[in-house]
Amino acid sequence: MIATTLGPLKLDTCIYNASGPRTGSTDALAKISASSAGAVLAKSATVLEQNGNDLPRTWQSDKVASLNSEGLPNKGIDYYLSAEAIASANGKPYLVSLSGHNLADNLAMLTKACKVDGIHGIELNLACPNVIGHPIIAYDFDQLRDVLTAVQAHEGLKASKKLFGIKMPPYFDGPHFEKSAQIINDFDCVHFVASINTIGNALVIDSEAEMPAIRPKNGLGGLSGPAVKYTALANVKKMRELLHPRIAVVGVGGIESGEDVFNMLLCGAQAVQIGTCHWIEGPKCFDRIAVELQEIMQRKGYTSIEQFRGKLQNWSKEGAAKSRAARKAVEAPKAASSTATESQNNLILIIVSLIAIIAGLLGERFMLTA
Ligand code: RRO
Repeated sequence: MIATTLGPLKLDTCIYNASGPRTGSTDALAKISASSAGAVLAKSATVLEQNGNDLPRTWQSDKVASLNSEGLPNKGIDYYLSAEAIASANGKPYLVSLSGHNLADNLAMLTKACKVDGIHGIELNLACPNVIGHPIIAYDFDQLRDVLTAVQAHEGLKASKKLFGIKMPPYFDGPHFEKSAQIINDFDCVHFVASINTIGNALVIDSEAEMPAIRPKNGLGGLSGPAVKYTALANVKKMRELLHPRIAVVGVGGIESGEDVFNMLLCGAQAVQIGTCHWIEGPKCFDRIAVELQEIMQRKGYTSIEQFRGKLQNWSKEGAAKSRAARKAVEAPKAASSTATESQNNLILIIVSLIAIIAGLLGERFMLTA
């Protein structure tokens, strides 16, 4: 019911993990594969293992947002290409994420990844906001074109026919959506675009201590979680409108419920990734969210995601009226049950008062007789 495809890959569910939290070790990857996740995506890798930025480098607020300046802690590309890492995906599509310090590093990692059979897909991260001294690649359109030109010319990728996609930062302005999509459309090597990475360079302040909540980059880090959901939806919608139909859009950013996935799919996502919610709740979030999505689909009479994917309607008076009527239908029984409870309470109050009056009268009479 919620299966999807991503290029040649078949995913049993359209929901899987984002690269980032709980993806750095084979243990963590095995836990994802044991859940309802439709694929397994590893932590962004560099050529060599590295520890990342100084601690504390993450902050979380319940249900609102999270901030990180991890600085790419990872075990190095060879670890994520190892037989042990592949085995941890337990037969599910296994993707690696590349985030080298420069183009040469990315191409070297690409060469390695293309040679390994158990790697089903490669996501090139063009949007990490946290590497000190390195601006976000995909905000520099010349660099974006240069990187994709080099990837397109990569013989290993061509020969391997592996699924290849790019992880994008959020854009906030019409011309930026258009420019980046226009560049990406020029490159056949791109099979999917994952939008969005965290919103770069946000700041959380600890008011008690009058200082930033995290240490690296003077407190600046990538913002994620529910607060970025609406920016993510807009990016998925715009990318779907502007990219060539052969390029799939993978929605990521703030998803924490089946309804959030449903909305991403309406905007045209082929699949979705979950980062912050996975970080907070653990891999059982994939099971919960898959069930919630199926419940919504059942209620609406959908039996596959293709029936509504990309079919977000324009705003209309008829739509608003339908939505009001649906809300009323949900609220009416609630209101009726609260009126019933109120009447019941009033009745109890009357009975208790009557008992008190009768007891008082009886008491008076008893005292008089005595
Ligand atoms: O490791 C990180 O600091 C990190 C990465 Br690579 C990324 O792509 N996005 C993010 O918010 N953090």
